[in-house]
Amino acid sequence: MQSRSVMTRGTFLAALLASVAFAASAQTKAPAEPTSAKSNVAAEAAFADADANKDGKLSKEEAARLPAIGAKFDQLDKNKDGVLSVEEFGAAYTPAK
Ligand SMILES: [Ca+2]
Ligand SMILES: [Ca+2]
Repeated sequence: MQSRSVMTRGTFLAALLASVAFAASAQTKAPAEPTSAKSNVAAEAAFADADANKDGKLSKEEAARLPAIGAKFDQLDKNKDGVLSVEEFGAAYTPAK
């Protein structure tokens, strides 16, 4: 039966596409997806570059070297210890495109 086999194949393809689309959307929400890993590396590199005295923290003076970060320093310093950790920095840092 020609028409029936075409219909079955169409249904199968639709289901396959739906599951592919679902997998793709699930992947973009996963924390370990490649894009975010890449931007973390960029943020860490920028952090290390700005961390003039290499103590693993960004003081207000060091952060001022990056205007986008320095302008929001107090807001970014979530734990109010007066310095930015790499995590606090990474939350605000967006790599230049
Ligand atoms: Ca420092
Ligand atoms: Ca802090």
